[in-house]
Amino acid sequence: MKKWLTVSALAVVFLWANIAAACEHEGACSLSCTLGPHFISPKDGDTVSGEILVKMGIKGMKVHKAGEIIKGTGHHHLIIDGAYIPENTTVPKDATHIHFGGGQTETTIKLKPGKHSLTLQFADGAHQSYGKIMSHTINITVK
Ligand SMILES: [Cu+2]
Repeated sequence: MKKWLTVSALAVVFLWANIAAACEHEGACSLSCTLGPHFISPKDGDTVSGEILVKMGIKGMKVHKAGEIIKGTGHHHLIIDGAYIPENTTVPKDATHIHFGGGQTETTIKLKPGKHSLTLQFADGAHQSYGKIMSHTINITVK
């Protein structure tokens, strides 16, 4: 029993160390390290102007270009002023649903002045959404 406890304690420490190391790599979520996509920039609540540089990060999955379905991988989608895409639903492709099927992790966009929401949606190689858990929404103000 005691040995089993030691082994599981070690396993927990090892797992925690791995997660912590993965977080430090990205540098974007030091305290609230959660799985899924996140904005490296802009940040929630930011006021921006002109061309907006959007940098996208992902935890717990790897970025891979569209076309092949590989477990644990996918690509980013940026949804402007719209909601996340339910799991196993194809992410639409239009002016407000931008695909990064080449595996890109940053882009620039221009938005009309006012309040906007930006949602990141991670989806598989066939553009099938991984659902709400693999989405993240922020609100920004454009001057
Ligand atoms: Cu896509």
